Amino acid sequence: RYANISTDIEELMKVLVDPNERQGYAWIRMRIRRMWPRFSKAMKSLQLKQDMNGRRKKKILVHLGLLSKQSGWKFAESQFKGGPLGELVQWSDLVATLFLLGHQLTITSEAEQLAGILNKLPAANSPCQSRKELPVDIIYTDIVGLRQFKKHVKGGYGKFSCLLRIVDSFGTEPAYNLRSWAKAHKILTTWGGQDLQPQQFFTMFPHSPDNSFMGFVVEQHLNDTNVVKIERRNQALVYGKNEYMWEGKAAYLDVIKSLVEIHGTVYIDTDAKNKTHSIPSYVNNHGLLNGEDLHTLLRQSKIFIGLGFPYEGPAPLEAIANGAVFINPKFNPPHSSKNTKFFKGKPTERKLTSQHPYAEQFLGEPYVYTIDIKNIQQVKDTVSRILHRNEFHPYMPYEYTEEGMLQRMNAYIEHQNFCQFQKQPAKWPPNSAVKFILGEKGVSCKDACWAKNLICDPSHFRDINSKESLLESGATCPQSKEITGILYPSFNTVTNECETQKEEFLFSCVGEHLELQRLCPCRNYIKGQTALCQGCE
Ligand code: U2F
Repeated sequence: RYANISTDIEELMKVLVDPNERQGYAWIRMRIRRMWPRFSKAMKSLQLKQDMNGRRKKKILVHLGLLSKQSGWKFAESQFKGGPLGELVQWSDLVATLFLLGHQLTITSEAEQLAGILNKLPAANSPCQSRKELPVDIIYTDIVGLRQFKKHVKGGYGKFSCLLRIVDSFGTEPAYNLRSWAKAHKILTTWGGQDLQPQQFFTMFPHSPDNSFMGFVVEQHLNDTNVVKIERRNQALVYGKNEYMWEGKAAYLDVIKSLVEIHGTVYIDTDAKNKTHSIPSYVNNHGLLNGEDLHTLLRQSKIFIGLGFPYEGPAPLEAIANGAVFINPKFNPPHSSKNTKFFKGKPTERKLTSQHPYAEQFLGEPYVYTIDIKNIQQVKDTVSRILHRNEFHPYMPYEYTEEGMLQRMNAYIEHQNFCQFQKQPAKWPPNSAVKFILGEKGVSCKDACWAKNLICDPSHFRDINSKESLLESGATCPQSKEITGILYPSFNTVTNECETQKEEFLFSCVGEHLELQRLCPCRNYIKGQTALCQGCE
């Protein structure tokens, strides 16, 4: 059976039914309804650009572990009370995308529902595991869901783990993913050690090429026909929906307040006994707003003020897409799992140089100003510069549009295959999109590729893991040896040896060493759709 584009939202709503009275899917349903007209339009537009025929209809299970009772996270309970919504944004957009692309969806969030489906998996040792026997072709879940999956597919986990795609906002680096390695190097955390292929982790931003970039859709209504044009006022909106995010920011806000009217959308818990008062009295607080009202407020504002937390959320991209300029707090030293509580235990060594590295590195001025918010003069100058502008141009990278997300997810579904027992599709990205580059000493493959305007692509490491490949790339080594570690294949400039990788799970785009020139698979990319190589749609 082939996948046919489906734009009937009521059909989707029938699949998106809460398993119990906790109303776990309420926010997701609201967002999908609000964005559906734009999503359907984008689907039709993509269909005109590329051939969407002949795709096999896949049975896809989406299991939202974060909403399960067992997670204990209360995501469901706090979705209208200032709780984290970034993750729900991503799940909403994933569900909408998979449905529009015409696949057969099952959505669950409780462990018992998952068990019911997974019980139908054939025994791990059954001789023939053709895809026809499987109750699902792909499973999207998160780390909580993964734990539930492991528990319920006793014995058979290893074989069917290849069906999994883990929604993992901040990413999992290879060194943290391989349990034995992480354990031996004392970096094993509760989130890491999953022993999946690194590309089975799907991140929120294209920050680690070892993982797959899933992203989300940035909501924008500027061109909607029913939207009335709103005048931009001398007004700034603060990014921080909880009071605690405002603590210690009074000096910074006071300077801004001397130049422009400040608004907020902070959730006020009227039941809380011990109220804190971190919000200055001059702030016009609207309380937590629904999507429509928040977007109206963004279109009225000239500036969106970052406070330093939350990290890497969707809201700054929404602000920029609505024409507001984002003030992005710089971090010096950068925040990482080494020095910041929030990142402790997260399976990545990534260092955030600001509250929103994507906005800093991929967007930049005039949409984003990354500044030291303790430097009062710099804050003052930046705000004045922005306020003196005559025009405020919105910006939206293609990869964050509805069409961009549909195109990217479709490419992954059609081309990625992590299962040995399934028919292997053609190599993807194809060799024609890939170049092998011997980096400079002390430079990671992520950076070595980027310096040549290319992106590291871990799926091609295997092809260059040999002395011959290193020699071809310009290394001069009489000897070679095999090493287990994230830095190989490499040329050792001290010993003049070619060092190849022993453990394929450790192929890694990140990681550098002063003495090593790493050999890197680098691919080209579509401008505005970094996850895909040219012609790889
Ligand atoms: C991020 O999660 P957050 O939920 O803190 O991310 P935000 O950028 O604040 O926004 C999420 C959505 O909430 C919406 C807004 C965004 O789409 O339009 N919203 C709203 O509807 N009404 C309001 O008054 C204010 C916002 C990140 F996404 C997560 O991955 C991280 O775990 C978290 C912590 O770093 O930050």
